[in-house]
Amino acid sequence: MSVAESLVEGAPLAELSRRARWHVINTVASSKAGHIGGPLSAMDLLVALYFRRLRIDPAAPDDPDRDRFILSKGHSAIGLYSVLALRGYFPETELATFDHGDSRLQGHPDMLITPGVDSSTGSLGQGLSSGAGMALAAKRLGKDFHTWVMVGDGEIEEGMVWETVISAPRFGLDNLTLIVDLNGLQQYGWPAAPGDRFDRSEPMGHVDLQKVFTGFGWNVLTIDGHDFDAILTAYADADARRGATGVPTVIIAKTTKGEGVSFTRGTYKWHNGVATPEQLEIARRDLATAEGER
Ligand SMILES: Cc1ncc(C[n+]2csc(CCOP(=O)(O)OP(=O)(O)O)c2C)c(N)n1
Ligand SMILES: [Mg+2]
Repeated sequence: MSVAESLVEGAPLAELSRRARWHVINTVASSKAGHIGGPLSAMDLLVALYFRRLRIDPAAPDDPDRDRFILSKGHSAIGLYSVLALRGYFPETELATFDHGDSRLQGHPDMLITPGVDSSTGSLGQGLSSGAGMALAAKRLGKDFHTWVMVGDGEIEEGMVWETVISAPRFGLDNLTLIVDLNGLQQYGWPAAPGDRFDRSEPMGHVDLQKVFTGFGWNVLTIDGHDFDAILTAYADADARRGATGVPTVIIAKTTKGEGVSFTRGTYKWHNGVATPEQLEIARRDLATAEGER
């Protein structure tokens, strides 16, 4: 049994997250380019989805009946690749090729070359529309797979997102679930006040997202995106509504950008970046487990 296989059944989610977070910061350091804050904020949500909820088979990544997942915030690709590797889609050692010209693991997800990637993303704002198309296709074909999409909170400033927020309930897409990684930061953010150029405010801090989504006809769940019990409960709730309600679900997951590593946590400055050897040592200790240090 490979390491990845042994991790699937019953592995503690917290341990998987720590391992995947280490892959993120270590891989980006060795490739010398990549994103950190977004992959780390999304990690607990991704790990819970891939290890406890999605109906998928890493040995059959093109199964037409599989659940779909679209990482619309495609700059967080290394987070997705780390989870796909742990889940068994490709060897963990392949992560070392991240962002190399001839790698299957490009800086942004490419559905044509990477097993387990259901949609190519990176140009922010597009993934929810693709997901709605997949969910609609499932309805038309009489298939019961579930399509999940993750967006960033900066990303939802893109108008195209809202076209689908408006239309998905009209199409009765209860087989579509949107996860908003509400980490309160984007790449830079807006100045909080005129002249205050270095105070980076929340991308959607002035919007009551719960009210807005409810108003557009969505089932809204608001959770702590680092609390596995809350995440799993929300996922189960969203899954249970499939085929029964005609109403899509949005999970507004409050997260912290850069979660898990002391010096990347809560700052836009680690939206992307390359850790120095000294910083990697700190991250290694931050992400140490009962098994010992990474
Ligand atoms: C259409 C488009 N505009 C700009 C960018 C550059 N860009 C990449 S990530 C990012 C910030 C995204 O912030 P958010 O959605 O909050 O992501 P997270 O905080 O999860 O990293 C920007 C502006 C892009 N990839 N696509
Ligand atoms: Mg954000």
